[in-house]
Amino acid sequence: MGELKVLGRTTSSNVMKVLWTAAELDLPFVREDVGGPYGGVDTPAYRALNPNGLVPTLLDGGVDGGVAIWESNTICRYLCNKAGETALYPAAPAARGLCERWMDWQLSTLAPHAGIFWIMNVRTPEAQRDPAVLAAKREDMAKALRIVEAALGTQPFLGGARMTLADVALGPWGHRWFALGADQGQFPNMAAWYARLQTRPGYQTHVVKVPLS
Ligand SMILES: N[C@@H](CCC(=O)N[C@@H](CS)C(=O)NCC(=O)O)C(=O)O
Repeated sequence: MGELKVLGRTTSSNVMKVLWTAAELDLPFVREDVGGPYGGVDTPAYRALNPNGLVPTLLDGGVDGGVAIWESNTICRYLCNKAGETALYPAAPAARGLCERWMDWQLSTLAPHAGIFWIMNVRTPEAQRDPAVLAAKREDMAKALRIVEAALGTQPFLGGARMTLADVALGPWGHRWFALGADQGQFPNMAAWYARLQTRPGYQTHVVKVPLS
């Protein structure tokens, strides 16, 4: 196996998913800070690897003769495919579908709300935060996360009985939701799931212990 290199700052929720997946799979990797305050996403060299100018990008086998993969959830699947059989990405069609629907849901339904929620609460200087807008964006987020809350009422993890990439895709947002003051009493199933995820060393290292920024 060639060297795996993750390009992306550790504070990105999408980079977190990739680093946590690699940790779950015991796949060694190196990482370079790119994006956010580190910049580097607009250079011709980076755009040649990832035309979106976003992080993460995964390089497998080095830039020369290797492959560059972007889209965080695709990178997570790629890592599982490289690792071989793993419960994180079940092979059986039904189990895989139950896992992957959440991965697509996270990108298509949650991410637009989550991005705005994050910018308003963390990136916007406090003096410029409008309480009415903050409340509206929090409610958009809550409305989406009530779907997660309901699903977790009947099973410990989003894909079923075991942790899968579905939980990896949503896990960074579970942490951020509670870290930004959501009432665990109003999301009890999510709170129990969040506690379950916190038993995973990779979640602790790559999600919980990373500063909110
Ligand atoms: N759908 C993409 C979204 C990637 C994305 O939006 N990345 C953000 C960080 S979470 C980014 O690159 N922002 C610009 C930057 O960090 O410079 C994925 O899942 O990889």
